[in-house]
Amino acid sequence: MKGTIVGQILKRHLVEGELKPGSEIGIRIDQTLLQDATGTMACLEFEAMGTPRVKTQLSAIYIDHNTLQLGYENMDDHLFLQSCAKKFGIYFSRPGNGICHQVHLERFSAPGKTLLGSDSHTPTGGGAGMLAMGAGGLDVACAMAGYPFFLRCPEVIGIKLTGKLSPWVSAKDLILELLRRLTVKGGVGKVLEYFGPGVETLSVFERATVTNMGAETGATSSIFPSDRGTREFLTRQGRGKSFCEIAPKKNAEYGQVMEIDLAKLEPMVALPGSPDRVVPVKEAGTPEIQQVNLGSCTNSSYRDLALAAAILKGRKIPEQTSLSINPGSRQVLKMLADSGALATLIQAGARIYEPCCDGCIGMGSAPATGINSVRTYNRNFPGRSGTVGDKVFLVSPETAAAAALSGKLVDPRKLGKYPKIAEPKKFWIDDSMIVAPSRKRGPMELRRGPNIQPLPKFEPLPQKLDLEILLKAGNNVTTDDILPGGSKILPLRSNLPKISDYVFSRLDPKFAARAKEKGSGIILGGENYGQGSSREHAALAPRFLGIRLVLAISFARIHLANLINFGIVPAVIGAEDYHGMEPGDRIVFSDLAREVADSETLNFPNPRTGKRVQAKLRLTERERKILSAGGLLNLVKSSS
Ligand code: MIC
Ligand code: SF4
Repeated sequence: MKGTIVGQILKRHLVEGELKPGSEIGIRIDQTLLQDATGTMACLEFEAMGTPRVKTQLSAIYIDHNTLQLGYENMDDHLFLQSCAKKFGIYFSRPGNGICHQVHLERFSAPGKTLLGSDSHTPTGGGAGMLAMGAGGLDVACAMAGYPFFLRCPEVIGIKLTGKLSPWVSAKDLILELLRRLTVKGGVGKVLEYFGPGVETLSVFERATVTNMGAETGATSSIFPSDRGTREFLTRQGRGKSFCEIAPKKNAEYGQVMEIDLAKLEPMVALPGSPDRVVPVKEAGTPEIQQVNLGSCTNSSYRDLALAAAILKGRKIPEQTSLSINPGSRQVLKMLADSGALATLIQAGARIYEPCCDGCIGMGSAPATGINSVRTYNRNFPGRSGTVGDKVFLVSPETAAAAALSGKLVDPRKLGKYPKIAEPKKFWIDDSMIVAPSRKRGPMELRRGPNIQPLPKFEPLPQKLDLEILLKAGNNVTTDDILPGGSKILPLRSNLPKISDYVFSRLDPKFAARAKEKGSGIILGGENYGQGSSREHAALAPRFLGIRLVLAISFARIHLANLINFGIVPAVIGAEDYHGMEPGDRIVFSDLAREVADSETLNFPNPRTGKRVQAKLRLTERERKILSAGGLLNLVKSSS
């Protein structure tokens, strides 16, 4: 990775380990980001560590996910987070100010810095040359307390961009094409670093669309160089001082190089079910579309929404189609209003939502039964929209606007002349909705409404455990499968006893009751277990229900770290062993604590055949200590 941008940033931030792909490194984190759905737990964890104020250069909390206030829970959480921000020295972005990734990019991004966020789309910051990564809340809380962030040193994949995007093709089509090539697990253990002459043809917001959705490949992060375009972007944000140039060195050593000619790209679509089911729009037929959602942290910059407005100008959306807009930030919304684009969207019949995550995580905008929904979002895992059996297509703003106009999924190139959208010369800047950290120190009460429940205490790993396999999950199981989002479940993120009732509720509604009855258990997983979001609740809540072990063919990066952080042992099995075990099988471990402390494998007989299974423990020394202690928080508390 010598000479790559990633290599340069990692070298400057390295605290422990060696920059060798695959080996564990500890790096200094400059900035952190929390959002409301993962932030409450992270703040409780930070509080438990006993550090009075954050030790980062900058930490921010955003209210953007849990914005529908159907009961007291979400606002309870907002107020708790606001009091945490005050007490711990954190910037607080108030509800209505926008989606964490968009606002962070606009107001705080800084090339060359490291950013750790309790949200899997934190790599959005890579659009401005940051090394930005998603992690579980506890890892972010540790970074806030000044501890290094530990990760496996990634391999750096160079993506050489040449050419220039054609009319009606945009950055979303580039990342969809990459997903087609890499699939949802092709990026695991890697950072995607963009370089080449095509880079300068993309604005920072376009680059951010690409780095944002790079998360869907499973990559640790994605990053662009910081160049003239980055300087211009920062200057227009009134933050020219944050600029520094970062480019790969001439002889940069990439683990692998992929080349993409932007001029050859065409409008693409991810078909329902998974972000990697990508085909060109022209090959997807022309299904009827009854819902179009424009927005989310992937595609809700000024350009994206003003472009949709320009396409819809003077026209009306058909009566059977609903169009909703969730702008990325208050900055975007105000600039849309100033330019007249907002009025155009309203005239066309769009429904305007506040700048927030909205339908992307099923916090509103759930589609009707059986209809097709076209969205500019980044994920279309089954049921994520809030509707069981949903059919969500992921596309660019161009294709979404074309669908809104025609009520069908059509190639936007059929629309004729491509409107030209110029970014405003100066972005509208008003940080009054970001409460700066208070200078006041000393005792301050945290505001704990009834939705804020205390953290549970977990015991160290016992020597002997008799465990039953409680569920067999397939390949590419997402954290949305393990613990769904949506307007009913998301408000319970700071209430572990309640949210635990929904573990695996989509795959097996009786799972939680069964786990409670048995008191402990094992999950059997296929490939890429736990892909998707960073929500640590997908490890914490199963642990709360007594899950002590996950046997899977392979794991997604963030979820793997979350399992370890909460004392669930992750062990890797072969496909044959996976197929050879079933729910209901019992496994007795007589030497578990010792094996986890110092063995390369967990050894046990297959309960059906008696054949010995050797489940690999691919763990570092640090991870073994965490597991033995019953979780990272126990370890941190015992060492401070
Ligand atoms: C998502 O897009 O799945 C989320 C909701 O933003 C999650 C975070 C969460 O579950 O709170 C993510 O991407 O990490
Ligand atoms: Fe919010 Fe969706 Fe982005 Fe997650 S992917 S941060 S839910 S807009």
